[in-house]
Amino acid sequence: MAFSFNFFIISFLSFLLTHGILKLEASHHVYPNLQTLDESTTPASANQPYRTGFHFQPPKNWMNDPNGPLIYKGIYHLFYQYNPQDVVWGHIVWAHSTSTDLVNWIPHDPAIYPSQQSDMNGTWSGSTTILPGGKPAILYTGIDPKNRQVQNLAVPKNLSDPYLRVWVKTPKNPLMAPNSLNQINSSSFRDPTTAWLGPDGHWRVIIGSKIDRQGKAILFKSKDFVNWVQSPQPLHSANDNGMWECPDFFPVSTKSSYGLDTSALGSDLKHVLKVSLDDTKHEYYTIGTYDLAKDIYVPDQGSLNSDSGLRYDYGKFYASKTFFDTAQNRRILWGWINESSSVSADVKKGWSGVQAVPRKIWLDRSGKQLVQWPVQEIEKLRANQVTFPSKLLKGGSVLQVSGVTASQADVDISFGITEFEKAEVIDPKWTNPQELCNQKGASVKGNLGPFGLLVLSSKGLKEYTAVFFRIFKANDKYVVLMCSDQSRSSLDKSNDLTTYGAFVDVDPVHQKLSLRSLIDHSIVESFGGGGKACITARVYPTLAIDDGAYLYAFNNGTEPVMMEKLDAWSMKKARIN
Ligand code: DQQ
Repeated sequence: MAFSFNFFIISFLSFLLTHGILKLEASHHVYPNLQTLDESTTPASANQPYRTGFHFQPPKNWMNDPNGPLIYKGIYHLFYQYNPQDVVWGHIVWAHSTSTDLVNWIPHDPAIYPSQQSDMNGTWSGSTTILPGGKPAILYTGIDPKNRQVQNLAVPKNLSDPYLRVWVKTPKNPLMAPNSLNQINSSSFRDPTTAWLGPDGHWRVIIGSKIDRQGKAILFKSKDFVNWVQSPQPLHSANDNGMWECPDFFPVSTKSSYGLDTSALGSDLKHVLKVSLDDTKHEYYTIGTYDLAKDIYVPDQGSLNSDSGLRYDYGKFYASKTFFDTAQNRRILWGWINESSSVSADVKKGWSGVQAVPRKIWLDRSGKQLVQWPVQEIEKLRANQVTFPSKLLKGGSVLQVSGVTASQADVDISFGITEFEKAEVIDPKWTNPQELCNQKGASVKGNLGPFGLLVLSSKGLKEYTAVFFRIFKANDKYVVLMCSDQSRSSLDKSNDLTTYGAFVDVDPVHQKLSLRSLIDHSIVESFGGGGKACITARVYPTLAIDDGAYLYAFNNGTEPVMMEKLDAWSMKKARIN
């Protein structure tokens, strides 16, 4: 019976897929027939090679955006968009988990779910703000009975509960809504940021929006956090972007890697505006100046207002959100990693969506980009360290790293290049790193590179995911390309095997070239150049599973490169939900 029912669902899904998929304004695909399944029909399957060991995920069903992360009374909170009934998007609530270390998490009941007129058709993304007296407040998007996107407020019922288990919505909701005067597009008005307090005593918040093809961060102000007035102009807007989802706006220090409170102002800081582009499912950020007098944000010259500019992550990473961790004075970034498998595969495994490992984020010394690094707490899961001293990797060599659980590992490798003469000359037309990685995958021999790691590899290399560098010569410098090549990651070609790429702003003449990859069954989360370029990939090996997974360092260039150091650890399983 169960078999025939599943078979029916899978066949019907294929039908939906081939006959066009309904698209809701929220940008997530909607499968109306699947919405009717009850919880008992979608158990997480027993055979789960792709479930992760130390990435955050619920036991089953669909998860998307991280919402309103915060720390309260020493407890870290993560809320997330969750479908309690299914493996596809729908019935969205704010699920809730807490942690004392950002590694192990315990689940709680959903914090926010449809219960008022102002959110009866949905409780979508939003953020937390800490109000005076340390009181948290959530602003989130509700979908009202007319399917308009409106902004609502919820506050904790009991401030003495560090787990903030119960949230109360104000009867005044919605606090911000489209109407005939404000010209806000009612299907493009969502995802309030953490609010910040100006020296005039007014709170400010931005909401993602668009008008025609122009992405917009609509600004609202309030003296009491309840009555909000729209500013005459947006904080920022950009042509030809489409809908801005999940904006994030925060200051970063120009002097240190410490984080700053979202309301911080002063001379030793810059501001960052990140937006998630509904059209491309990429995010980009700019670095610039917040002009308080005009209440506008002005990106620095050269900071591009498009996803060909700076991205937190050049792979799968969306709807991200940061928060200021007052316990350790750092800013932490959360981001959703969607699946790269088919919906029918997700139905079979009973879940969809993972969160990236929380990353510390700060401004690079150049002031021109951000840097990210997995929070140091994750290192307590490291076990069985394997270290290789420096070793010359001749062209064409593959070096096995044994002694670690290659399906659940943390690997840190660095390379030193001394001989640049043979570096290939970069074609000035090669401005798109992803396309370049596509043309020059791991199997394409170069001169200086490709060299890096083969992760989640099967014995005999029928399957592998290659994360690697290539070095090119430009007029007055060397250009470092970082690629995550998924083309051989699975024998199952129904998965999305897109290759990702990024340029890494390091000078390989004077600096070592480092690469750290967090490998977690179906995730390869890689940090190049000490966190200057990050690429996350979802992969679904069929052979390189559990004990069938191997790890290698490789050099497929003609020129030798010096592997300065390699450290690898098996990662213990975190207790998650
Ligand atoms: N997901 C939420 C929206 C947001 C989108 C709905 C981004 O609020 O715009 O689940 O992934």
